Amino acid sequence: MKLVTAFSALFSATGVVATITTSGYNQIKLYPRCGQENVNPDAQLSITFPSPPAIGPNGTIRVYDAADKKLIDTLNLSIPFSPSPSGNGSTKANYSDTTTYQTNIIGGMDFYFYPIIVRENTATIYLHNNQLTYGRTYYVEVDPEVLQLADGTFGGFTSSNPWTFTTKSHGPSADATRVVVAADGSADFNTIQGAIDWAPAQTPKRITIFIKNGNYEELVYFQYKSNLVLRGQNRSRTIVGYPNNSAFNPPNRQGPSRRPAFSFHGVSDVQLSDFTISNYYKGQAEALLIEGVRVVIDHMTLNGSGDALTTYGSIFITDSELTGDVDTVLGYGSAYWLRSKIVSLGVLSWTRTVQGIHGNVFVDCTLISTEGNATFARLPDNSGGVMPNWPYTEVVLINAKTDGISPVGWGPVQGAPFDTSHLHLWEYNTMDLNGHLVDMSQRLNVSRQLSLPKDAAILRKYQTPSYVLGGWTPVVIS
Ligand SMILES: *[C@@H]1O[C@H](CO)[C@@H](O)[C@H](O)[C@H]1NC(C)=O
Ligand SMILES: *[C@@H]1O[C@H](CO)[C@@H](O)[C@H](O)[C@H]1NC(C)=O
Ligand SMILES: *[C@@H]1O[C@H](CO)[C@@H](O)[C@H](O)[C@H]1NC(C)=O
Ligand SMILES: *[C@@H]1O[C@H](CO)[C@@H](O)[C@H](O)[C@H]1NC(C)=O
Ligand SMILES: *[C@@H]1O[C@H](CO)[C@@H](O)[C@H](O)[C@H]1NC(C)=O
Ligand SMILES: *[C@@H]1O[C@H](CO)[C@@H](O)[C@H](O)[C@H]1NC(C)=O
Ligand SMILES: *[C@@H]1O[C@H](CO)[C@@H](O)[C@H](O)[C@H]1NC(C)=O
Ligand SMILES: *[C@@H]1O[C@H](CO)[C@@H](O)[C@H](O)[C@H]1NC(C)=O
Ligand SMILES: CC(=O)N[C@H]1CO[C@H](CO)[C@@H](O)[C@@H]1O
Repeated sequence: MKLVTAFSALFSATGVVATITTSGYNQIKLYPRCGQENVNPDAQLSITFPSPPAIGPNGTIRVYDAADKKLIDTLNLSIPFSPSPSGNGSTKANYSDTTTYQTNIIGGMDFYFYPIIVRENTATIYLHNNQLTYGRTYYVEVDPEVLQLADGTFGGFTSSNPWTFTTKSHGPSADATRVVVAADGSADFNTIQGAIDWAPAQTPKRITIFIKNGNYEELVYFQYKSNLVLRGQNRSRTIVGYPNNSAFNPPNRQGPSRRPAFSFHGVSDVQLSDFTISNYYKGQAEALLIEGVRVVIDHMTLNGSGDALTTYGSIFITDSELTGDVDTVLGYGSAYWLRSKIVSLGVLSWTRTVQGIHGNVFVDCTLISTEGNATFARLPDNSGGVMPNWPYTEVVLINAKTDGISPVGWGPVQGAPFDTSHLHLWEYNTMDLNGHLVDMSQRLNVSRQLSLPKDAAILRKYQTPSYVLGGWTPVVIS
């Protein structure tokens, strides 16, 4: 009996198929199951093998509409994933590079992406976003070269034994105000991006996207949306992440930075609550990049590398925790931080406040450097003094608990000499983790220690979110 014949004959309703390998029969498990109905069109496909598969180097995955045999999507493994497929190459733009890389349009922007990610024994296949629709039956063909097993042969899925499934007849109703995402396919969407893409751009009604516990390995991006709440079921068990950085997605294309795991641009009134976002790569690798007005980050866990959180706009961050390596907050925006914790290997922030707005204000927060000698914020020489520094930088700490901070507290402030009189590197009542005041005697000369009663008016203002956030009084939606 030919291998492929045996293969197709062994499909079962449970989705477990047996495949013949050189070492005998092995079980593989498919999602969606072969013949499964009511599949969400945003589903990622997956194949679980008895042992970890290797990807490529070539072959294609093809998805056809069963009704008219039209080719709907192709993933071609011969196309390189990125100029730096492991995220360890150059982080600079290379405008002369005209190579075609694996590209997915996510939330309207072109990202390099992994068409397949293998975690343990499971290969997850990321079709190009928004190619499948409701109410269709699809069949998937997978060339045998696409996934290779150490201990045998994967026959693939061919036209004579395709992998088929049928999508739901329709999505959530257009006037729904709450939709649910579940990684296991049991709710309205399988992916966070699928739910966000569904949400109308400018909606007068608030839309809540509820994310059930699960692991969501996807690159999330959206722009020009408003009135959106993304809420996880349980902060530590709803995990969204992706391996991405400025080498994997370098700045060689127009438009915003593509290196974060999760980012949004031009948004308003967006709230993220109760989930974890991780960037699994080192380097310049944000967990989250925020560019928007009236953005609330509430009970979130953010875990990135360099520039783990980049901000633009007006942001209220409460009861959250951010972990990163260096310049953990790259802060262009006005951010009011309440009862939050930053754990950073090196310097906690590179704050780049422009004239006329406020910067990073931390009230009742905990700021830790694990290297043991970092500063709260630095303004290093950016490009040999050629680029202007950030003379209006504002970082204000009120009642901060700290650990691992160098006695100088701030800096270095470098670059071409500039007027430092507008810098607000201010702190009041900075303590160690036990609540004892820290020694301020060696603080950087351009920083300032606030004290009472002299600075009572300043302290009052900086404890008022609307003062820091351009008149916006943030409300956390529960
Ligand atoms: C696929 O890659 C293998 C291993 O490099 C090679 O032997 C084979 O010729 C390639 N096939 C095609 C169609 O490029
Ligand atoms: C896959 O990509 C390679 C490299 O760009 C190209 O030579 C080949 O024709 C493509 N295959 C298909 C089926 O599109
Ligand atoms: C990046 O990692 C890959 C795979 O480990 C390796 O082959 C390559 O040489 C590395 N590149 C750089 C620039 O370190
Ligand atoms: C830029 O890309 C071109 C074309 O792929 C390549 O030949 C060149 O080495 C790259 N330059 C750098 C600095 O990486
Ligand atoms: C969230 O999950 C953790 C880990 O399983 C558990 O300890 C915690 O009680 C859960 N929190 C809530 C609010 O259910
Ligand atoms: C952050 O991610 C790194 C690497 O993925 C991991 O080792 C670390 O435990 C994570 N930290 C937190 C606080 O989640
Ligand atoms: C901070 O500590 C690290 C690790 O011990 C060390 O490499 C670095 O030179 C120190 N930096 C300063 C400014 O002392
Ligand atoms: C701070 O100290 C540096 C030298 O350490 C000096 O160049 C600078 O003028 C001082 N700035 C102020 C505002 O005193
Ligand atoms: C720049 C950098 O740190 N790249 C790392 C990205 O992640 C891969 C896989 O984890 C590492 O191999 C790279 O060194």
